Amino acid sequence: MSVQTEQSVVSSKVLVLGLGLTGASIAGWLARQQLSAVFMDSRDCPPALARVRELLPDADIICGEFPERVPEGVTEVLVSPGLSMSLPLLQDADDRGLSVRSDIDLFVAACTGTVLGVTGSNGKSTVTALIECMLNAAGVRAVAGGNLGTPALDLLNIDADYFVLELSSFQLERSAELPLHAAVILNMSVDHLDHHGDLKSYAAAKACIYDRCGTAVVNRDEPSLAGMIKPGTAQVGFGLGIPSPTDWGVITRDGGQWIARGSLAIMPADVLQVSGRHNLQNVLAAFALADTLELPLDGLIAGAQIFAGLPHRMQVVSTEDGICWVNDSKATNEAASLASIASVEGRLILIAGGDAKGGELHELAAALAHRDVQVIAIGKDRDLLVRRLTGICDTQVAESLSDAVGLAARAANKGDTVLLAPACSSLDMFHSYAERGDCFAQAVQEVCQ
Ligand code: UMA
Ligand code: ADP
Repeated sequence: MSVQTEQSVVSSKVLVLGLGLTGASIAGWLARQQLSAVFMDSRDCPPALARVRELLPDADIICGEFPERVPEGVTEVLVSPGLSMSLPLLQDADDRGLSVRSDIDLFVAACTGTVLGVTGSNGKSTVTALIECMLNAAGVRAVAGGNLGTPALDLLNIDADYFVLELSSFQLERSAELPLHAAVILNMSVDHLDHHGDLKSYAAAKACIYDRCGTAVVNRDEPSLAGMIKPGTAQVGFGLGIPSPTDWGVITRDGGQWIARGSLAIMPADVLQVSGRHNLQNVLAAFALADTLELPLDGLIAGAQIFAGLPHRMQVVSTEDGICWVNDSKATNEAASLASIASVEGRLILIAGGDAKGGELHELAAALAHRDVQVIAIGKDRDLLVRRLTGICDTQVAESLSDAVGLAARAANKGDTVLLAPACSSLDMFHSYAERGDCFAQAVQEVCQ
């Protein structure tokens, strides 16, 4: 790996940490402005190494264990989301009073369009993609990205007037106050404790999204979230109950549930293609956020109706022999798994486990206590899961996801649902939740043949 000389390091002022998707997007942004930087990644061969070399052939790139001190001459550090803010290198930057910023800070400084921000423990990607769909259906040029996949800075290459950003707690914790047109914290539950240390720090990171937003969209079903909004900020609420005059909620019309703004019935809930209570909350949040742009409601309604959901979220992969096999691999934490379990009726065979990221899985056990359920535990924290479920339900252990699917096929009868909703991250066994979902779908096809 090319370790640059001290001389070449001191010639650059900006230090970029991380050569992943974010690092590559920062390299692209620098290249477009004919700027350069020093790049560092603690991995020997980071994923975007070749891409950054291609974009910035003259940049210094240093791979391998980070030094404890920022190289002399550096005045600004741009840090990727996956890195811990407690790295000695970042502590040193802090001690020296250097500017430490994120790609999101660069994005909002450069973006001339209107930006909406979405965070929360669960539902971020669904709501972000749904808003993009609603805005495009309303006839405006909108793009979505951020934690969703396309790094924020890459969105600047797209001709659009509206930008919908999914923002993770990692991105928010290292960003300054973001001038968002409107922002939402969808919900708050335990996640990423291995990164943030405790729920308080995790919640504090999420709360930053409201700091400088024009309108704060707030989940009325989680009253503690309203306490995160600075006094004087305009608010719009959403929730599953009957809404106040300016909020979004659910009312009954002609014997059915309707999405409503105040007393105005907007659309029947049963025409949505996404299912479950949690997705109804997601649609309400998307309406509340999109409506701050004051676009024609007809277009937003059309977008909500055509949105079919994202892959790996409650995706039915087979209904062979009357058994419904559902891929909810994106249920990477306990609350997500609880939401998908709650949206399944009848006998359930649940495949769960992986890396619990420091979570204890007590709530999962409580939610299964009164269900007709059999659990198949996989991954690094399968023993934790088995301990939690002892005395609650029948639990088996599988060595691999395809073994788990085999066990589920033997246990399932007509009318049952087999649900992959792991309540854990996939990274102990797979490269991503998507790879885990694909592996599940493939194994299901094999047992159903
Ligand atoms: N890493 C190192 N050494 C380094 C740099 C990174 O070991 O020097 C490791 C990190 O610890 C992490 C991995 O490499 O395990 C990726 O980190 P990164 O910061 O390079 O990530 P990017 O490839 O830039 O992708 C990031 C987001 N990833 C994370 O926050 C971990 C992506 O979200 C996001 O789509 C992308 O930026 C574009 O904005 C993914 C994610 O898992 C989907 N997000 C978490 C989540 O949704 O729960 C927060
Ligand atoms: P995120 O981007 O926050 O991870 P996604 O939209 O990708 O959220 O959904 C991930 C999983 O979270 C889904 O598969 C589902 O199990 C669960 N989920 C989605 N929306 C909600 C919600 N509003 N409340 C609780 N759980 C949800």
